[in-house]
Amino acid sequence: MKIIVLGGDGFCGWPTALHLSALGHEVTIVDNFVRRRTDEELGAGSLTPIRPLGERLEAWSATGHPAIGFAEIDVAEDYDALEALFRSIRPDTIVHFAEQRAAPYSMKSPRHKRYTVDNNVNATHAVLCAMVEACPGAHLVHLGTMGVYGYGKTKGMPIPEGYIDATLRSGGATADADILYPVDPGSIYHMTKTLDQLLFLFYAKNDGLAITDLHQGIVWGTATPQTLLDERLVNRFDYDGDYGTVLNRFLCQAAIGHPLTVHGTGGQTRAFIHIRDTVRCIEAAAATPPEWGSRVRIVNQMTETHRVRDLARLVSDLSGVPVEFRDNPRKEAPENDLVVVNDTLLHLGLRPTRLSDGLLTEVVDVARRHADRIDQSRIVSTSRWVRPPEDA
Ligand code: NAD
Ligand code: USQ
Repeated sequence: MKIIVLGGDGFCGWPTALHLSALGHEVTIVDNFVRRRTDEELGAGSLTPIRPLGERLEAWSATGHPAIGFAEIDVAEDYDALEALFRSIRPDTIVHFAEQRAAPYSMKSPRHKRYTVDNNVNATHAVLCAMVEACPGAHLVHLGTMGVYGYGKTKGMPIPEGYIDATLRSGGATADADILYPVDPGSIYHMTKTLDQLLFLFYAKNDGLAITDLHQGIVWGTATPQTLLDERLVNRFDYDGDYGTVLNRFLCQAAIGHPLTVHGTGGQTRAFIHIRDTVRCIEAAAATPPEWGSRVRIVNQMTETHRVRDLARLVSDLSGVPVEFRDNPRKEAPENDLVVVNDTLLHLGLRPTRLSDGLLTEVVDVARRHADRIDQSRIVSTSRWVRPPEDA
């Protein structure tokens, strides 16, 4: 297949591009390197020394795999270049990672909120618009988030894959409907993913585009078999208070003896997936496009759920580093249950990589190797969901 990976220089996009290329697909990466510029803005780069993309691509060719193509395009801003690329490549599949993906970054200031909405909504809309014009038969595989469902009280009811049977009541009449699961985003970032869902619904209905929306949980781990082939292929690893995600942050904190930063009671339950399973899920989704003209296929891309304080306890027991319960900078339920249906990926053959001591230790080892690159002042999350009254 000819596959374009939008956002292919990022944490999920880079190992996915390598995985798809290793399977024999003809891969082209599109990126505008905004994430590398954000590293400079935040003064906290990847824990691992990621190489410039040109060097990464040379190293990949040197392993004997087919060359991966590259186009530097801002997907949100440079529509003409995007459409021209789609026309010239005529992709079978477009994998879309090219969005601002950190919830704390999206809540930092009015500028960050507006950037996140502008970038994410425009990028997704530009992709859909360009597909209609240039490659209407292609399959879009989008990386969405479990956070579109929210973390309210579901009383143990499993979260279905995107849609729910509902009975609508109005004016004394009732109607049965199969509707998108009601959204309940917990940050500006998560809200952009709920807006993406509406764009997909419209373009699937109106233009018949084939779309898979993968509602992914929190990704942990950093390496895949391909990124381990050469040190120049190393994947990025975010540890800072904006982009670092919870389990990778705890493992990095364990590596340097920093108390594990649990927000609030740590009663938040979230869905998780290892980066090795992320790339396999995308392989499986790309291999099984939905029927042209069918509704958007929504897949819950997660393998297990955990409570934040349980993860902290696990990492603490492994490392001897203490757990620290901090004031929660976010506005989120202090405790929630989470039961998730993930049947589609299991039916497609995914054998989940479960949390294990060995895999946890592997991440701690990576963090120890690069500990001199950690700026301890960037660890604590300072982005607040609600400004304290004295700042208003
Ligand atoms: P990342 O920030 O590491 O990578 C995103 C890449 O997209 C970066 O290389 C960035 O430069 C690029 N990009 C952003 N805006 C762009 C634009 N307008 N034009 C061109 N390139 C652009 O993020 P990630 O962790 O790899 O996440 C990728 C996707 O997966 C995101 O959409 C995210 O919402 C989703 N996701 C990530 C996680 C996770 O835990 N990392 C979990 C669930 C879903
Ligand atoms: N948390 C801590 N301590 C920390 C960091 C986080 O207790 O040091 C808590 C947070 O308060 C939150 C939970 O851990 O309750 C998860 O936070 P996170 O930063 O790991 O995850 P989140 O902000 O939800 O975002 C990440 C990715 C995002 C993706 C999402 C999947 O950055 O791109 O969409 O995970 S999901 O959470 O399933 O929606």
